[in-house]
This record gives sequence, C-alpha cells and structure tokens, in this order.
Amino acid sequence: MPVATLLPFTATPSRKSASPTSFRLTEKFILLLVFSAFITLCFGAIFFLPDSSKLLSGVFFHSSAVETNTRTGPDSSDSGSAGNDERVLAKIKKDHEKALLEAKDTLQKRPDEIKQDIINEKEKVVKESVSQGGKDGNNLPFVEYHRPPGATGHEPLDSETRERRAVVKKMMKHAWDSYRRWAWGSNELRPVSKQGHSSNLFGSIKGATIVDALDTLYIMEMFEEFDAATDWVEKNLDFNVNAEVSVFEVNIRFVGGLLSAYYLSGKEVFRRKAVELGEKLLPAFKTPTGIPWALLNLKSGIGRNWPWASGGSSILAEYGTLHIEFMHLSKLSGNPEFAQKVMNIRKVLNRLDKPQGLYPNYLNPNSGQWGQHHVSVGGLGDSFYEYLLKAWLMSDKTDEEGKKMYYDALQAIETNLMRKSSGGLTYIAEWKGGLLEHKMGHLTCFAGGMIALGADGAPSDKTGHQMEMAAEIARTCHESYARTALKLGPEAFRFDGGVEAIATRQNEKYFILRPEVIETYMYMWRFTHDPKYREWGWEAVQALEQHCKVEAGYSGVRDVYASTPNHDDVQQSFYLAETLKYLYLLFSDDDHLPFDHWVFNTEAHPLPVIKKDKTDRPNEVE
Ligand code: DMJ
Repeated sequence: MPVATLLPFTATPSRKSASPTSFRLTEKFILLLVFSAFITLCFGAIFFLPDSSKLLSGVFFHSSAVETNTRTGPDSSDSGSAGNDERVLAKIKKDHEKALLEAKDTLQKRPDEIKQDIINEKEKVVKESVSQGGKDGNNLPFVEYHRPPGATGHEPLDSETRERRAVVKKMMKHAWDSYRRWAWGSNELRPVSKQGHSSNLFGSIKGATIVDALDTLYIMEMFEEFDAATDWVEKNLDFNVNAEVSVFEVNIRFVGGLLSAYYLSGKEVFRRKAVELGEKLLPAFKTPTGIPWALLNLKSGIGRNWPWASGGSSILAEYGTLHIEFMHLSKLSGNPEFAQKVMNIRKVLNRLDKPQGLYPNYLNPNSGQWGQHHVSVGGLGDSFYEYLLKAWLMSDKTDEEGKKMYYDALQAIETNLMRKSSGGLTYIAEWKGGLLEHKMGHLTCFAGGMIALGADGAPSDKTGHQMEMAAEIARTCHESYARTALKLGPEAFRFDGGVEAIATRQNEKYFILRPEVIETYMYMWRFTHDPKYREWGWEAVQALEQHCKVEAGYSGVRDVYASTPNHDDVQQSFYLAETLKYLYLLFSDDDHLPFDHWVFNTEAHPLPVIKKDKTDRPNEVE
C-alpha cells in the first residue's frame, strides 16, 4: 500500500478538502520520519521488554506453553510466569515419578498377571466401544479378533514328506499363476484355451477362484498372492448384481471362503463382505416353511427351485449346507437372524417322518412334505450329513441336537445303504423308493473322512466300528482310482453287472479335479497315521501332474479309462480350495489347522470352533 494513501488521517482539519498531493516535500519527509520512528519503537518494545516472546506467542500462536499455563489452575493468572514455570516443572517431575513407579510395579508382576492386565484393559476398551454403540463403517459391531492356533504350519521333519509338501505348493503356484495370468477376475480358468470361464451357479458375481483360493494361499504362506487376492476383493468383489445365483454354491464358496480368510488373517474386509453377502441371501428363506429356495435373484430377492427337482422341491444337500457358515455370520454380525434361519430348517426336518430313518433328497418348501423318496450320501444329499456332525463339533460339542441327528442318520445309512461287494469292497449305494442302486459317486467318497471325524464322538462301543467303516470306504475309493488307466477316479462307479468300483456308463467316466477321495485320505492320515494314506495321496499327485497339468494350469479329463487324457478345459475353483489344500495338509503336521480348533466347511474352508469356555482367545498377548 503506498504511504501517501495513509497521510490524510494525519492532516489538519483545514486541509480536509486538500488532496494528499498538496503536502510539501519537506512536510512529507518529516511525517515519514516520525512514522518510522514510531514503528521502530513499537517493535523494540515487543522484542526487548522482559518475557516478550511469551507475549508474542500468546498473541500470534496458540502454543503448548500457553495451554500448559492455562491448565495449571484458577490462580495461575495472578501468580506470575516464574511461578507457572515452577509448577509445570513440578508436575512433569511428579508424572515422571508416577510412570517410574508403575513400570517398577509391572516388572514385579508374574507374566500371567501382566497377561490378565492386558486382557482387562482390552475388555475395558471393548465395553466402552459397545456402550458407545461401537459400529464400524458398515454398521457391524466391533468384534475383537483372535487368530485361532495353527493358521500356518511348519516344515515337516522327514525329508520325503517335506519334499512332497513342497511339490503340492508348486502345484498351487502353477494353478494360481495361470489363473492370474489368463483369467484374473473371472470365476474360473480355461487352462487349455487360456481364458476365463463362468458357470451360471454364481450369476454375475465374479472372482470365484480368488475367493475360493484365499485361505489356501494363506495356509501355504503365499502371502504376496494372498495380498493380491485381498486387494481384488476390496476393489472388485461386488454382490450388487441383478442375477440369479445358487444359494448353496455361493454360500459354500463365497461366504465360506470370506469367513475363512477373515479368521485366518483378521482382515476386516472379509468379515464385511461375508456379512454383506449373507444378508443378500436371506430372502431365499421367504417360503411358507422357511426351507430356502435353491436359486435366488440377488437384486429382486425372488427365489425359485431347480425346474428338474421333484415337484418344485428344495434339495437336502443345498438347504442342509448353510448351517455352519450362518452360525458364524450371526457371531460376526451380531444379527441372530442367520442362526434362526438355519435352526428353523432343523425344526422342519425334525417334525417330518423319515422313511427308515433316512432323509430323502427332495423337500417341498411350500408344503413342507418330502418329494420323491430318493436318498443319497453323494450328490443331492452328501453335505447335509456332514453339516450335522460339523455343527456339533463347531459348537464345541454343545449342539446336542445336531449330534443326535448325525449319529441317527449314520445308523440309518449303515443299515439301509452300506453294502459289501463280493470282492470285499464296502460301498454306500443310493436308495430310490426302497430299491438300491449299486452305484457310488466320487462325491460320496467324502464320507470316509466324515465317518472318521465323527467316530470319536460315537457311543464308545461304536468308535472302533466307525473307524473301520471309514477305512473301508477310503479303500474302496482308492480302488476306484487304481482301476483306471489314468489313476484318477471316475465321477461314479458301480457294483453291478459283474464290475466293482468301475464306471460303466460313458457319462460317468469323467474326472473334474474333485477333492473327496483326497479329503478322506487326509482325515484318515490324521486319525491313524497309517503311511498308506500319504502314499495314496502321492499317487494322486503324480496322476494330476501327469494327466491334468497343462501349460496354463490344471484341467479335468473326460475319460479316466482312456490311455491319453482328453481335457475338459476347466480348472474348477474347488481344485484350489479343496483338492490342493487337502493334499498340502496330508503332507503337513497335525498341528496345522488342528481339528480341535478348526472345522472345514464342505468347500474345505476352515472355520474356528466356537469355544464354550472362551479359550478361543489363545493369542491375547502374542
Ligand atoms: C465342492 O464344491 C464341495 O465339496 C461340495 O460339497 C460338493 N462338491 C464340490 C467338489 O466336488
């Protein structure tokens, strides 16, 4: 601003009307001199008077020194700055001494006392958060995360097992890298034509392989890959689709995969996504009985059943394979609705008469009556039985209803469906209106592992017997592999027309990288440590490497009896979720995902046991 514009205020009244330019030059000079002397005086006063720096900071800056002074008490203003300084120093000294005393006190404590203090402190924080209505950005309640033991393992001691385990990890790397290169974001990979593949089971939800593989990547300690998958989930996994999905498939692969990734890694994004998807599945239960529809449009919430399923029925293995994921959804979301929905399924089933104690595969969700009386421990029935047992185990053996339903059902299966061939192979047949079809599916082979897992909880006189049954089924399923040209198992094999454990129909000869036989080897190994199970698993590894591995991943084959493989060009997401995970665990020590802390969902996604005494908080201090 030019000095001239300031001068009129110093002019005399008689000069009121005169313009500033009417000052003479000497007047201007004198005025300027006086003005600059005044300014110099003011600055001098500010900088040279005692304690002027405090005055400055008090005026221009909101300094901490000022704050400290104003907090020293009501009389601080009239006691002078020297007094304030003394008080501040005294306070600092006092705080310091207090901290020293506390540290000394802590050092004298035993480790368990320190641990308890930390737990108390954490609980206080949790309580405060809850009492403040602690919600995160997505309206989820605050949940304290505790990683259950055995999320990752360690190298097996014996060198052969170590090498075999390393081979399985390499297989996972090849499957994953190929998917990442050729089909990133698609549901599955076509490893021969090197492109993405999508089945309509997931509607237009994308990334099935990514979500299905997350936990396998984690347990194999492939963390760079796990992080890339997590990043994709964060940025791209979207359930806001106007498309019809299979409630069962989406639950076991996506909800199960997300839950498992959450429990292994503690990353909130997985909890958030799992609950979001769970909520989208809830409209499927809007039927007169509460038995959910098989198919659901995620946008409109309109459900229906497969058109081929007996008179509009829902399917046992589908509505019966939601329980363990939904119990965890309630736990993680604080919303009891998930648990209520699946407990209601139990209620409906318990009201119904069961032919010979068996559960037919079809149930009408409108009438609450059975459809056709077909019973199977393979496709359409399988994982219903698995989830009865696992619901009990996952509840830390408190779910007595699940337990009873499982052991009663197993008894009915043994009596009505289990048979021994003339060649001495035990198999589980299918039941159609009272008549047996002597066929066993690859899917049914999971039952060896299930029966072994449940044997311990059976009445004591039955434990040994059930372990024998499990071992027999494992042997039969191994035979179904051993009797083929490629040493891989067919989709279904028969015990009639003079054959045993062999597929006789062309449309039953394919192998689509399914896990069930290897799953059973893994359980049998854990419970018996009989080396033959690891050997059988290794045979499968070699066959997979020889016949299913292609340049860009792994492919199923169309005929396991043909001397050379004819690839079907699909790398199923369950190959990464289940087949490779079970193989890896088969060659790992038992403390990697130990059974007393983890239960595998039907897609091999490990979910923690909900401990009744809250000892599912083992890593508080670590
Ligand atoms: C998987 O998606 C699950 O194991 C399911 O329970 C049945 N089959 C496939 C793999 O074969």
